[in-house]
Amino acid sequence: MSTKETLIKKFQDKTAKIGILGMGYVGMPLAVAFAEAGFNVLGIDPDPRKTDTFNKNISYIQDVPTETIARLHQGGKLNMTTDFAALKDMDAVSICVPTPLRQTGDPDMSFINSAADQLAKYVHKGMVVVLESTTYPGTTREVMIPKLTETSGLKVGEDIFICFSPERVDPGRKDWTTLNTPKVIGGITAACVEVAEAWYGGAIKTIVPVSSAEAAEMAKLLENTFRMINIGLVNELAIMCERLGVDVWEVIDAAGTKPFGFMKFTPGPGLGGHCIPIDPLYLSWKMKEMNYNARFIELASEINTNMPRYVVSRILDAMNDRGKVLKGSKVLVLGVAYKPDIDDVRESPALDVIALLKKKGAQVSYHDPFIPQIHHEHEGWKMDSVKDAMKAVNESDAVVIVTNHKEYDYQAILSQAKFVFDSRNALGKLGKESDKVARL
Ligand code: SAJ
Repeated sequence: MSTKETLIKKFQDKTAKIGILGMGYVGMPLAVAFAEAGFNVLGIDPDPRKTDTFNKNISYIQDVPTETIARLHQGGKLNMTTDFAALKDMDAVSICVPTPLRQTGDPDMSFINSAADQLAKYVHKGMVVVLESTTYPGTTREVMIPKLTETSGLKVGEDIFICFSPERVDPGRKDWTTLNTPKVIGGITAACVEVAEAWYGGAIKTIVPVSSAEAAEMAKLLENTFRMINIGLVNELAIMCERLGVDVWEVIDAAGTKPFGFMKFTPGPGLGGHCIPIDPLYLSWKMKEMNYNARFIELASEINTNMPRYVVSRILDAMNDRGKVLKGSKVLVLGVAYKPDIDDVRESPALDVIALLKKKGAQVSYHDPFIPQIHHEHEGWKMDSVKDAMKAVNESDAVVIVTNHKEYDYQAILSQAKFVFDSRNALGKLGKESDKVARL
């Protein structure tokens, strides 16, 4: 049997040893999916806090219950280590490491580079490697291949098999999970896809093979660039509607009644998260390297980045219209997570809104049930969430709703606040009809 056939057989009879490099919100659910499917899985992560927590049979990932970890770990199906040398025994390795931006706004490839450099020490004939980290088109071919073949001399598509498969994990989502979300896989050769399909198909319901690694890399970037640009569109629509004296929320709701050819997005104080504001800039960066200017991405990014400043200018005007001065006022920001009902504050526009309000001389406090403390890296300040939201609402001159967590009692907020700026239409009709409320 050829190397390819031998490897495929290992996936078919579940004897393949699976390594997941990077055990975060993508790697851990993937490791669990393969372990639940009957594979022996080893999670490899340099962070000893993760491995220590795991080895105490405790889950540190929101979507993975502790009892799942305990069952799979005690059942010997899932283990974790910080030792990269364990890679030498793996038949299959999935790389799920972060791809953030550097301060300069360029891609930070350090995590992918170090993962590939570590793997290059242990890669062997009869191994398949799948990169899952969102990255610019060409990374698999231009970064992974040289690192994994130059010293090893292994031939891609014969000795080793290399693919890209974008992660589609949406933390907190219950309807679409790692098991039932279709999985796109693109390889360096057809044999690479065949092997990866035999592997991933052993655990994930729907595999979507595409003709190249670049097609798979690009599909992911389209998914998230689509969102970023459409959010930018509705944010600009909010600015235009304000100029026109038209209620943007009413306009969007009305457009949303179109049963085809439209997808509803809503404006807000900016674009947060570790995916949507970042992934498209990997694409525009790559295109710049090829002397092409990705104008849609640049423009949407500019609009989204400016929304915190726009929101604060609207707060200034709205308070002025009500004879109030922002400078010296007590302003309470409600909700700082980057989106409702989660505990993640990465890239959250709330931090920029707070920084700008402080610059205008307001006495700013915040409440967020999920975020006990925030830290503005560039300006170096820290703030703790107030404990009692309603007490703070009562004591404030202005309340700014930045992230509309489900658990807030918006009726009570409206009745007890002196003034509310609602950047998420959290108050809905109540807010529209109340003269102590201004909305984006
Ligand atoms: N946002 C708006 N208006 C919208 C939608 C989002 O202002 O209409 C803002 C949010 O407040 C947030 C940012 O954009 O600050 C990003 O929100 P998001 O809903 O896109 O959530 P993310 O960043 O968690 O995106 C993830 C992505 N999942 C993956 O990359 C695997 C994205 O592809 C999903 O579509 C999204 O979750 C989702 O649908 O929840």
